[in-house]
Amino acid sequence: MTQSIIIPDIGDFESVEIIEVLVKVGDQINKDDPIVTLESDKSSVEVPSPFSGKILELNVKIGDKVSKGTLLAKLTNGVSDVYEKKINQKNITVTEEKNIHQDKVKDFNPNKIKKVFAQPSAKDDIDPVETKEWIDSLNNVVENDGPTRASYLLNKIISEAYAAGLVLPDTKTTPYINTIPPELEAKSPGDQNIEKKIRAYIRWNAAAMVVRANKISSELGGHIGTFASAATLYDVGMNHFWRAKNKNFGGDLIYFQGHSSPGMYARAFLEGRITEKQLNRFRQEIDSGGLSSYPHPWLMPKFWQFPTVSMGLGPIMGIYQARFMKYLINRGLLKDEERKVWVFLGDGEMDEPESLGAIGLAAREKLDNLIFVINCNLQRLDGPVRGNGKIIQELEGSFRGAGWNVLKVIWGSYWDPLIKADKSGMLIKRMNECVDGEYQAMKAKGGAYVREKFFGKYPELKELISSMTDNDIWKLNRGGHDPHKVYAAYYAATQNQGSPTVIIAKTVKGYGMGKSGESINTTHQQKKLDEQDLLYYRDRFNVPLTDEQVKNIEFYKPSENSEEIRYLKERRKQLGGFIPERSSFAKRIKAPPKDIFESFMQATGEKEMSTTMALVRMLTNLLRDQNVAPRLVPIIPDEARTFGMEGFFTKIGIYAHEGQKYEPVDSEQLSSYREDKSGQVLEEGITEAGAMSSWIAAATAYTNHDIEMIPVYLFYSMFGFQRIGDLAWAAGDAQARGFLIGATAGRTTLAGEGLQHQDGHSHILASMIPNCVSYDPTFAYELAVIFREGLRRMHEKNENIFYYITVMNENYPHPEKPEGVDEEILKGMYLFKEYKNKGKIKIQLLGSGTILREAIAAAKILSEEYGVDSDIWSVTSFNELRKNGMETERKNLLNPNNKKEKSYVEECLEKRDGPIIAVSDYVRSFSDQIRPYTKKSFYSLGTDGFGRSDTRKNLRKFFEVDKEHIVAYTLSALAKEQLLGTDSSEKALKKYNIDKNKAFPTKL
Ligand SMILES: Cc1ncc(C[n+]2csc(CCOP(=O)(O)OP(=O)(O)O)c2C)c(N)n1
Ligand SMILES: [Mg+2]
Repeated sequence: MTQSIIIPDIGDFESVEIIEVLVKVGDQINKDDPIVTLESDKSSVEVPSPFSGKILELNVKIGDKVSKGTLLAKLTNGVSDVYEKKINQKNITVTEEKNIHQDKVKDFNPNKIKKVFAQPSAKDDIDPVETKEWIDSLNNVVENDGPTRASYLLNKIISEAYAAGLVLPDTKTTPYINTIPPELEAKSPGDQNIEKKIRAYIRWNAAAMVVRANKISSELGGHIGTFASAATLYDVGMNHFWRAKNKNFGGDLIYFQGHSSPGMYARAFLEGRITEKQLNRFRQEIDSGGLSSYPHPWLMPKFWQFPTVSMGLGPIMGIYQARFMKYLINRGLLKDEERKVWVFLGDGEMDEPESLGAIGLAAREKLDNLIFVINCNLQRLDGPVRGNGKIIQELEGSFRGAGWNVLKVIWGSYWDPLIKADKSGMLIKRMNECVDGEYQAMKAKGGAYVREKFFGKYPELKELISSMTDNDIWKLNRGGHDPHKVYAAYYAATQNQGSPTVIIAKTVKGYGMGKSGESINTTHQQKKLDEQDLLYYRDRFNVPLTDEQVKNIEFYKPSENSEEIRYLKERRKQLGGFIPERSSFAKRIKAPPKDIFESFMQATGEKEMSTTMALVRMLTNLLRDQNVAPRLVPIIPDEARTFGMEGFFTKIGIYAHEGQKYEPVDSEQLSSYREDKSGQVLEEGITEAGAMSSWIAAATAYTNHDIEMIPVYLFYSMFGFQRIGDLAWAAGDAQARGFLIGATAGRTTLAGEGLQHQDGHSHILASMIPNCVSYDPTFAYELAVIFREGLRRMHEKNENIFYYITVMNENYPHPEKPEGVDEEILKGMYLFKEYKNKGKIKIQLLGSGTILREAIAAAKILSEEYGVDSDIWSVTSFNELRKNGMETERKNLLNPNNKKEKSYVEECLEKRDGPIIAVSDYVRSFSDQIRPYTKKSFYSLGTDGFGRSDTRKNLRKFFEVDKEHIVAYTLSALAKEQLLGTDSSEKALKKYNIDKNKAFPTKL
């Protein structure tokens, strides 16, 4: 038999090009073998054969443009039998297995089984009569003695079974029905008719906004399907639960799911907070007045509070936000007003490790101020979240296991009578067994399909719906689209005490979009609706627009006097104002007086100290300043001892919401492990992502709680930006203010820890965040000047920047601060020392961090042994120098007629002689950043390559940043510049045993 292979539905595309033909006439192919590859402007995709057989005819070639229905090839079905046979064989095996299994069940004799430890509960009913007796007994108890007694008896029985080692009951999940039974649902006081209309307008305007933007340019993008699935979840919150910040109340904090932003704009439009002009500027943010693609406080600082669009960051930040709220309350810094943190998430998003990674902490810390709402539309971007399983059940298991209050909102009210009427138990059985891939298809394919595929499986269920039309069946709604069910769940969540709550709501992706995008795999990407789609959408939600208005994709807003607008505004008024809205009424913190830092300006003499130690001392001093002390939030994952901070344990205590229930093993010691309900240190445990989330919560407390805090998070510098870079980026967006301290920094300075620990690039990563100011100081006085200025700029002057400072664990003596260098330290470099003795040849020696000390030592050798004088510059921030250089260069290029301005680097170096040698404990690109702003020859030495464990001395030799290499390379550079003969460098290379044949360290 001859069969034709045609191009199937390829979505939005017309006339796409064939870029590969993967078969030729005569080829024997199997079903699903690719025939051709198509390429559109966005992607390429293979077209598989729907049949097995031999290619008879090939009807296309490379370069042809094809569309849905184009004939690709013809084949005969010669070999397909083999394929079919394989399939049949598989089926036979399955059937046989099933028989064996059933036989086993038949043969099963319970008397033969004595005790078997921890047997999983059986799924098959081998004695239905007995089962019924048990269930009847249970129902009797419920009826006569109430649910509490029934619960008690069940628990008793389970304990008994455990004790006997008999069963492992499957308590991870509950049946696939709503957690709250209809009779226990709290009833919404709202006017459902008006709310329904408001919701329809918001849905319409959200979709219209995206479609209009894409008319301007399809480059702009946007999402319709996500908000379409979540509209009810947001609306019920907005109308009844979420209290805004105002002068009487701190406000609930809502983390909106990033790509549902169109819905928030659409609501704000009805509220009169966003104009039609702004709606027309969705995702056009370059000129002011546009609406940001997703929640970005940086771009809409008066609107968005929380950046959430990078999946997984919302949940972890939300958890630590809720915890930080409790921290502030327990420390007496914030009034307990029973505010809540609500976090909206996608079911696909739950796959991110960050999404589930901190749920244990939330339960442990009894965060009953936290409510997660997971919108389970069963789809992510490409397809089903768990086609073969059930995401709702899986999540229930994880959250129940962690100790959360789990509320499943699966079925809407139309299902209630059916569930009640089903006495056979078959309905819940069918609900339990059906997988998400099937549930998804059912919402794409209509009532008749549901009748056949869902109810059709069992006669009892067919009978149950026999009087219902296909349309009635289609109306059987999902919980997340039913305002009554959602209200009941939200109400229960807000009443819950002692644990966080997760509401797992089942919805339909692209709800209401019909054929253009309801519950189909391409829904997520759908951002264009044609006229028919729009008319359908209008009709589906009864939006009062004429056909003409729909064709023009007009927005709909009823008059200010309409009952809808009055209702919507009244609801928000009752709830204290609008959401989201970002503001800050925090008081500034006066920077501490200079004398707090005075001791660091003096030389330490013989005494050696690391910059980490200096920092810890500085913090200790700051704890004596009455303005700063209460606001300091020291955050450490689990390295306080590494950084010498254990003294803080006793001094200010470790925050523990339950205080300390035990006498610590080291209670006798000075630095005993003291946990305290009002403890100040956040000792997070080994979670950099958690620690960073705490830091963000503290660093944005000025807007979320109207209290300026000073978070100082110390971490292994290698496990900072590299580990939690995405959170650091979000912190920039959120306008976090605080200190990140990369401790034990420097690829050769950390020494013994090896490849994964030794950091030679965190500054490069920090430099990529526009509002992050970073420094790599060498001496305690530099650190003190930098830290004090950070306090002043961020917490007194309220600049929206945050600081990254590296500190090291190498001990050395610290000199006295030279006169008048404060400004220059802050700008990024200052002249530390000048050699002028011999005066002939000069070099500019630039160093940062601990390697500055190698440069200082090298300068001495160069001067004493080779007659080369150095100007030694301490570079506290190559990153800041770079920023200044870029800005100055740009200004000059934009103003070619004006007198050229000089970059700070140029100002420092232009009148100085000799080539530049720049050295650091970081990769060369760190110091190379300032190369364009010097007019001199520039040589950089750095630690490019993987670190490894050894002594500092050996490591510096290996990476060629020790004083010997600096001397040898400097002499060689001078020879290259023809300022010196080659003898000196050859002499030095020999003297220091520098192996010229050693490979470049990146290759080792
Ligand atoms: C970290 C990260 N990875 C990938 C994406 C791209 N992305 C945006 S939405 C999406 C699918 C989201 O699915 P789901 O969480 O189920 O949300 P839904 O739209 O279905 O509500 C993906 C992968 C992202 N935003 N963030
Ligand atoms: Mg989803």
